[in-house]
Amino acid sequence: MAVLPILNYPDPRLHTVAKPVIEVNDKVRALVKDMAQTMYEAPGIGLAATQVNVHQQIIVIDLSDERNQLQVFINPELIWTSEETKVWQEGCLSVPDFYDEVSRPSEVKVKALGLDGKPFEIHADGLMAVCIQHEMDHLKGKVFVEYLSSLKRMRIAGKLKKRIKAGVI
Ligand code: GNR
Ligand code: NI
Repeated sequence: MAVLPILNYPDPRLHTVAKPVIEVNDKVRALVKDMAQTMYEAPGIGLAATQVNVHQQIIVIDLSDERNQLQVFINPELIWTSEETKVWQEGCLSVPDFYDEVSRPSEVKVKALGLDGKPFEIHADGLMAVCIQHEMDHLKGKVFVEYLSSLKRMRIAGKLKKRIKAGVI
């Protein structure tokens, strides 16, 4: 097991579009373990493979306080989204210390493969719906700051670049 380095915005590799997993094999399962460890160590409630520079459609999420309810989504697809939207304050491990409001469908239905390679569907609302959509955006090469105004986005990119230069990240 290993804690993997997380790419920081505005790293251009965060805009890579992830490819579907062809086979859920031991290599994929080993990567999921490392992604889970990376998410727990950060700590975060979710992580997309894109953030650890692996461009395959793999997401891990754990919303539990005890950090013992890992959920894995391989090749996730949104099969339904509600008309109703909700605004949440979002953050991202790839955009450390910046939080802002994003509006998204408040409920979604997702189809994905589990670690056993078998398809499953879930209906999500609340923070789970937010997190799944945030992580699926990563797999499409999209970071939440792209929903913000260009002024806010540029300010965030500028501050993060300065911090990287100063060796703070
Ligand atoms: O840890 C995380 N918290 C969070 C809070 C509100 C909305 C989305 C998230 S996801 C984030 C972890 C992360 O960056 N996943 O890509
Ligand atoms: Ni994120």
